[in-house]
Amino acid sequence: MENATNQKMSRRDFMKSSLAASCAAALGMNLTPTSSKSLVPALISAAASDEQWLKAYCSSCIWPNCQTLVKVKNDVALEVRGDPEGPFNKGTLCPRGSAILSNLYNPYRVKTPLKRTNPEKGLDVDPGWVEISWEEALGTIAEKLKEVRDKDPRRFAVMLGFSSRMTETKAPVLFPTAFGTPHQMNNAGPLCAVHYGPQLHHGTYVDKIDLGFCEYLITIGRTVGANFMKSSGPARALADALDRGMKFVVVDPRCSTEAAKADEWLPIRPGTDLAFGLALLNVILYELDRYDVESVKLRTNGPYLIGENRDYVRDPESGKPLVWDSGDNAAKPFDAENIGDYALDGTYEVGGQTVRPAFALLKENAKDYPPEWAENITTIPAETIRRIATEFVDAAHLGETITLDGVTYPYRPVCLAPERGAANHVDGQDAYFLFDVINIIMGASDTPGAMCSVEEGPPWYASGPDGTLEVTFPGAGQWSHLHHGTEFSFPTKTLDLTTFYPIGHNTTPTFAQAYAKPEAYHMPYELEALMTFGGNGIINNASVDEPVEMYKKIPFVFSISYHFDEPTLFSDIVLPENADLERYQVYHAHDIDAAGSDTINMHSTNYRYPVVSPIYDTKQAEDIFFEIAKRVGFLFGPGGLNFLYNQAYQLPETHQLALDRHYTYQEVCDLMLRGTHGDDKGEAFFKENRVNWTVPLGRNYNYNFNPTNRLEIYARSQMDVGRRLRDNLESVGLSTVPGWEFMDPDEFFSYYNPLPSWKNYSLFDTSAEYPLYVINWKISPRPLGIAGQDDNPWLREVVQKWELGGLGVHMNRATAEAIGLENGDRVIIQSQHGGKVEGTLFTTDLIHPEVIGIPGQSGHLSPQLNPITREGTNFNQLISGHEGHISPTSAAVEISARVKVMRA
Ligand SMILES: Nc1nc2c(c(=O)[nH]1)N[C@H]1C(S)=C(S)[C@@H](COP(=O)(O)OP(=O)(O)OC[C@H]3O[C@@H](n4cnc5c(=O)[nH]c(N)nc54)[C@H](O)[C@@H]3O)O[C@H]1N2
Ligand SMILES: Nc1nc2c(c(=O)[nH]1)N[C@H]1C(S)=C(S)[C@@H](COP(=O)(O)OP(=O)(O)OC[C@H]3O[C@@H](n4cnc5c(=O)[nH]c(N)nc54)[C@H](O)[C@@H]3O)O[C@H]1N2
Ligand code: SF4
Ligand SMILES: [Mo]
Repeated sequence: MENATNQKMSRRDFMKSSLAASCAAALGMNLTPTSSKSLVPALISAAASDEQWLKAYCSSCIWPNCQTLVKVKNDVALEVRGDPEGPFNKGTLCPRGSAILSNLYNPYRVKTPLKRTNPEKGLDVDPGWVEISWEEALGTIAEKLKEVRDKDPRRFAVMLGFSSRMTETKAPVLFPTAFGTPHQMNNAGPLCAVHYGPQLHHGTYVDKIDLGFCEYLITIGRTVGANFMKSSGPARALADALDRGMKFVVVDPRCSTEAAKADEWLPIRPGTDLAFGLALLNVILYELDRYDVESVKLRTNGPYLIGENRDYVRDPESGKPLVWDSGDNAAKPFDAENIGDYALDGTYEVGGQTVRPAFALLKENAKDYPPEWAENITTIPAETIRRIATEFVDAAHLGETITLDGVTYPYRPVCLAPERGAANHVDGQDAYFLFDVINIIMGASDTPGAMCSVEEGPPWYASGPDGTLEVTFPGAGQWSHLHHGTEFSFPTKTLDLTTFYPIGHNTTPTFAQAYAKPEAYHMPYELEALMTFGGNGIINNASVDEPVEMYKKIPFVFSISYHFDEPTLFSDIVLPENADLERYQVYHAHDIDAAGSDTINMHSTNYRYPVVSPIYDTKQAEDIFFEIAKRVGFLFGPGGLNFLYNQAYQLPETHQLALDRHYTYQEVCDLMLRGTHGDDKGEAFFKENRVNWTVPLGRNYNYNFNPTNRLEIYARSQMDVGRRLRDNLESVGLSTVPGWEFMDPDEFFSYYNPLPSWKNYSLFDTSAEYPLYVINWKISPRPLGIAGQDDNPWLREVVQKWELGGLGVHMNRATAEAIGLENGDRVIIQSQHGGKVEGTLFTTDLIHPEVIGIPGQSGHLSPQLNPITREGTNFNQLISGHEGHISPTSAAVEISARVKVMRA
């Protein structure tokens, strides 16, 4: 512990060394900001005449902001560096960015179209690949898809993931829509339940910490960038904030890179984040009684009167929710002009029923959760919880304001920031909601230094008829169901079960398990064809056996693959795509989950083109889509793929795709660039130049743009979703969601309650058989599998040399001693759900004593893949996508499980 928290080195030095130089050393490079600034131009001028540094950008993150220069000689890419002109990375690059060369020259790439000759499928089955021509591959696929489309287009599904470059290209999503199937399934969701809170409270799919102004940051199961070396900006912004004196508290079962540099690490028992939040709220409301009263009155639904049925009490004439005017002692519509004061407390009689303001109920709900209660559950001492709550409130500068660009905001530079580690639990949606509520009642939401929306105003959201936030931006449609729920359909319109999990955003593991028993889940039909592209539905989710069975059961599977991975192994036809450095791509870069003042208002158009010619017989993925769409008959005309492109990119009329022409993706990129930046700024311009722009700082703070908008601190919309679901289920003769018959429906629907309560669900089963909790986290060389990071030998080296504990199984030293295990022992970890994996023990003081930590996503399962992917331990086999271990409301998978550990 001493080493990790040793602060002799300044924090900024540490960040520099850990984020750039140390890893660069592993790659034999020097990548620190200063050196790259001075070295790169020097290298460029010294370059031999046939050696060029070409402009590109790195695409190894889901938000690929970093601009790069690639050294190319004789059509061979030799080196990648951060472009000193890149406004986000400022010349830096993380190891993933440099290691992209191993993506291009990876010997395990798929080099030509392939056809399987062995009809048997399995992780350890040789598919018997034979090489075929593009003509044969595309012809076979087109014939099959035509047949399915004529019969019933819903029987075709597309399975995507982040490696389909979802943030850069809309093609993979438009393709199934143009085909006519609702089945665009995304593998990213169930282990990534990070969207409900941001959608409800910021109107966007994720949120963003304003590190430029923040003075007190508490992360709860969230990384800010340093954990995975984001050279795109957040890691630097965190270092700057720490230098400036921002207090930083990390609530995490393990001491991460960030926790090691924080003011305080609070090791929490996994899955108990909600209990921690409830206790913070208890201290704030009962012991301190300090919060932003004006914000609660004017900016939340806290004053809304709640009736005996737990819903808003409404004005009989206008239907508007009522508040209690304590000046006049009368109930009035929330937006009445003559309100003397909004009551936040008390009990009133309105329309013959007893009613209370929502805020009074929020407070009452927190009463049962004092810090002493939470200490037992979270293992964080009650006094620590008290102190943290007090420091947080002190840092909130209640009553103060700040003026930026002539606009005055509440100055509440504090932020409670949850993410996956807190959100991916059975009650994780409630936990996210509650941490947001604490920010909101401090007046710290969409204001300087607080948690903000990722989209700039005006006006991303507006007040709906009830006065509360409604998303108004048309492009937000994909996420808007998180607020009001997916429309109910029965028999289900889609096979992915979202009708039963109306605020879930993807249900892949649950779907795979249901697919084995279609009748039990009322599936009206089965799939006949599946395309998989850049998502790993086999090993990235909970359990492995069920997805494997599903892949086997679907009669025709094809994939767009860049290298051999598990979904490729289960394909009948494989279409090879270009590697990163061989691709065209356009991306609008801006900071997403955290930003400092130097980048929060920065925008850039990132453009790249093949810096080397494709080495193998591969194609750009988008060109594959256009070609299949043309052959099957959905490229042209209204509703076709070209048409949807025009709509999705909102291209000006002058730069739209003609509805009867087959474009190359290169041409489409050129159209997009010229349509956005003007005819003189097409592909040729962007090969030589960058375009960056800033917006006024204030546009980040949506507080300013919606002065009458109220946020839900009483989750009325979630309650309403649950009630409608229950009614709809009853109307078709079901008492609960299929698969949950073992649970009393009242208990099931209590997860939709408007105020969170603590529940002892399966993770807290106290049986002695599985005494430990297992957790997982993203590791720097592989936050996701984008760009084949699992396959990349350079990144393997980085993990071995620089990641604490490498790919070992982390266990607290004292715990190991108590059960007679030692550092380096081979161990078996067995989960309460039956999964069993093996690994090498790494003992450390930097993890909670009840916790086993398995980093990253390693231990791939097939002997058919690059052998380095098999190193390490596969975490995902230990968790479960089954009912009881997923969120009843969102189907998000519980990312911890109870386990036992034995010597192998
Ligand atoms: N153990 C563990 N599991 C996790 C997570 C974790 O942190 N740890 N994170 C979860 C989260 S937050 C998310 S969002 C999901 C993401 O899960 P997915 O969306 O499935 O994403 P990825 O891991 O990026 O990529 C999946 C597949 O894409 C392939 N691939 C990589 N590059 C390319 C390419 O250029 N082209 C093509 N065609 N394929 C490519 C890889 O081989 C890999 O099989 O995973 C979840 N699962
Ligand atoms: N540069 C870059 N940025 C990315 C990505 C990328 O690929 N590259 N991926 C993006 C994606 S898809 C996502 S979802 C986000 C994820 O970003 P995060 O949610 O920040 O990432 P994780 O590392 O998965 O989890 C965060 C922490 O939760 C801790 N944890 C595990 N279990 C618990 C628990 O029960 N309680 C608490 N309190 N903590 C726990 C882990 O130890 C870990 O440190 O990152 C996004 N940002
Ligand atoms: S932070 Fe992300 S975009 Fe930047 S170099 Fe690293 S992987 Fe690439
Ligand atoms: Mo994610």
